[in-house]
Amino acid sequence: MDHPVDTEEEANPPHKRPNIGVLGCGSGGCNMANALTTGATGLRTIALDSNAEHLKRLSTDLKILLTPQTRKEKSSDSILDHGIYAVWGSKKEVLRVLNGLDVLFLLVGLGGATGTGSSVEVARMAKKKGLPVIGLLSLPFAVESNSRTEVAQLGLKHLLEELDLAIVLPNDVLLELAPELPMAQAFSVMDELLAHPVTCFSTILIKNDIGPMLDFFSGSRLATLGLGSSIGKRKFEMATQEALHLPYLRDSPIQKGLFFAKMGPNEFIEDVEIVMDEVFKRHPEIQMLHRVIVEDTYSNRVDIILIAATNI
Ligand SMILES: Nc1nc2c(ncn2[C@@H]2O[C@H](COP(=O)(O)OP(=O)(O)OP(=O)(O)O)[C@@H](O)[C@H]2O)c(=O)[nH]1
Ligand SMILES: [Mg+2]
Repeated sequence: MDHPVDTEEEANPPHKRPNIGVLGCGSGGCNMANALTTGATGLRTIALDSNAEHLKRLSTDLKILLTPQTRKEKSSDSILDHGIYAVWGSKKEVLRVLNGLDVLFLLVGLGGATGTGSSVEVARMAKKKGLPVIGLLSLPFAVESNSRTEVAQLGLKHLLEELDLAIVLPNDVLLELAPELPMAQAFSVMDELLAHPVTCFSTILIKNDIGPMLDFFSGSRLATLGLGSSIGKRKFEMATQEALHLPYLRDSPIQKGLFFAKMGPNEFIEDVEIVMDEVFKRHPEIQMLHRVIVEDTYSNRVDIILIAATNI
């Protein structure tokens, strides 16, 4: 029998509210974290950068100024050394932050010297502590320099060794979504896109453990993000079709899909099956997991936030 959506609270026993950290590395990553300071509640936002002027402009809960270190020895991946060594110079502060967390979201505009290397080092430190870490990572525009792309690819390779889930979006998505906007405003659009998974996971985490969601992605930790929103009679179908326009991993087999369905309290939970049917049509082999988020302010609107992952 159809019934309106239940709140997660009714379905699950009480659960300790986790300390969720949103840590941005480098100037782009810090801007992403800053975008989450204003909207989401219950998140601890942290900015990590070597640019003091940039840090001053942010409203994150905590700011850590990295002091770049010079070292005689170079690692085999020396293009990341700048950011890695910079974290070493602030290791105590970074560890103090990580010690207080239950889950970490790591945000970075891959391709920059500071953000890429420092995110790799922070991810390593977090994993050593057994902290679950989800990365929200942008890739440089195709027209940016080859060296940025090289740094980004190397950073991604190392991050995939540490992260439980790496959600990747190429900046080129902005050429379609915000072609008329100046760069700074276009980046704000990117910051907003990458904020969606953080707020969705966090809403669920307040009442549930992250373990099952991350276990689901084991073996398929490289993911991308699809977003869709619709109103009206066919909203579940339309929002899912929009979310299935994945900006990355277009040519990769998608093995796992986690979607969050944000909907008003008067929707019918059975309609989530429409989302699954639509996803199966495009990706017949996919394994799927979903979570419903009830938005009291939504009437007749559905948002689908799809995290689609491939094997690595
Ligand atoms: N989403 C988003 N991406 C950004 C933003 N600013 C820069 N980026 C992208 O992030 C990548 C790295 O740039 P930065 O974050 O400025 O570089 P950095 O890590 O501070 O490294 P440095 O070169 O040492 O300053 C670039 O490829 C940019 O395209 C931003 O505000 N938001
Ligand atoms: Mg910078």
